[in-house]
Amino acid sequence: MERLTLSTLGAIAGDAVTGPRLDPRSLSIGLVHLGIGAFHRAHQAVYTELAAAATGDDRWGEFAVTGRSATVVQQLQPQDGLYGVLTKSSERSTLHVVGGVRTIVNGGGDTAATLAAIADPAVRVVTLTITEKGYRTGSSLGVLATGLAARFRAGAEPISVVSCDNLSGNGEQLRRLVQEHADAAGPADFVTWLRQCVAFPSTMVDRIVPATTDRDRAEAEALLGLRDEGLVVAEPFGQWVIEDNFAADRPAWERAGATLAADVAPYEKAKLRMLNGTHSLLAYLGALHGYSTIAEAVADEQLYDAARALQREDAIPTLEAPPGTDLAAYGDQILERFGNPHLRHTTIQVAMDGSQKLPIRLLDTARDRLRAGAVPHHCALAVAAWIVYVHRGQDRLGRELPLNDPLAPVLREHAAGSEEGLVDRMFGLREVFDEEIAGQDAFREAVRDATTSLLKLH
Ligand code: CS2
Repeated sequence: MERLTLSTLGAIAGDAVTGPRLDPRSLSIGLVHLGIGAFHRAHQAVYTELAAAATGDDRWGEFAVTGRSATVVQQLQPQDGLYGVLTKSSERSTLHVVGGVRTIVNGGGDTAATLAAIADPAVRVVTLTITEKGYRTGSSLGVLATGLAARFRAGAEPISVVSCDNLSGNGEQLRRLVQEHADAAGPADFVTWLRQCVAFPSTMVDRIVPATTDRDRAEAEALLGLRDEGLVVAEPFGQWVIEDNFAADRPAWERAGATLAADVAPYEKAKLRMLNGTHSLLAYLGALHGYSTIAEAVADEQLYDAARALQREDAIPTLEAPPGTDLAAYGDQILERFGNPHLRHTTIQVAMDGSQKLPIRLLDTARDRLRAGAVPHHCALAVAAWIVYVHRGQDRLGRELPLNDPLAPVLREHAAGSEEGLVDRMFGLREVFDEEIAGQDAFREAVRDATTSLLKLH
């Protein structure tokens, strides 16, 4: 089967397939993205292309940098940067070919081209999806800071750096980390320029993007009549809320449905705690129950009730509703989205990187509830499910549950041994449970009770 490329693009047809809204050959590079994974390809890259098409603005072609693996380079480079987004709903699947990614380089290789791209005055935006752990390990941040220093030396044109990761206050966190790099490296006038001429808007990003399977690729091939190795899969829903704080020109993302807001915090907090927090609860409880997908887990009445209770009894009391949002209805919509059986979003995919995700999406909720004098029993159940997932390493049918986590060795070490002291050993992990949370006896007791119940069940 022929590959999707600029020369075969003209062959695509069918009412379920749409091609790039602008001729990819007409685009000049105006944006650098660090961390081109599936989520970025199904989310920001789609908004950027639609925004460019809505305004006929051909200045926003993307220079994309992969993570450490060269896989995405091998998927996209032979396809002239083209890839499909296969959107799956109960009605049908549709496929849109995105043409905005014009250059792809391997983030694990030579950084010279990336530094030159960030320094290029024609580039006015850098976006990032480097995952929660990327803010702790720092390799992408080093490249970003070095690229900004190169930009400063090359004429110091202003630029906006936009974090698109699932973190609260992601823009401010990114600014602080880049500033630390700059303070350490200097020189002083670069540090001043960074403060005055580089904006770090915060954002909230939302779209469920399960890992692409061979079955997805086969479905896309049938629709396209071409082989697409760069295919990504997504739900119909998407949301992007961006702090209206830019240092230079940018794509008209609001023309593609993004929301520009003065304050993104209410949106970020609601999404992290009501979507991502319940996602983790369903991932760990569902995996232990033997459910392969989130859709199967949320179809289980007990698990559905646990997720809804986490939203309503633990999360919502800690939230300020974003403008025009009914949080209870927002929560029900999230659970309905989780139930989309066509996505086949796996419990073990969501279960990845728990040590990096739990503090942000569950323990921050627990902290707020404990400070308010309440015991967050549903957060405790989610934490207990994670502990049992790590401890047991298998579901109730004896099938292995993979531990894909940057802290896997130390997690295994703390989770090994008797069930007796299991929760206390895990609470000793300061990378996950900080002093305040670890010192909350009522929460620890709730986690211990939930862990004991789960261990009896599985
Ligand atoms: C998920 C997120 O894998 C996970 O941790 O909770 O990737 C989730 O699908 C997205 O944040 C949805 O916007």
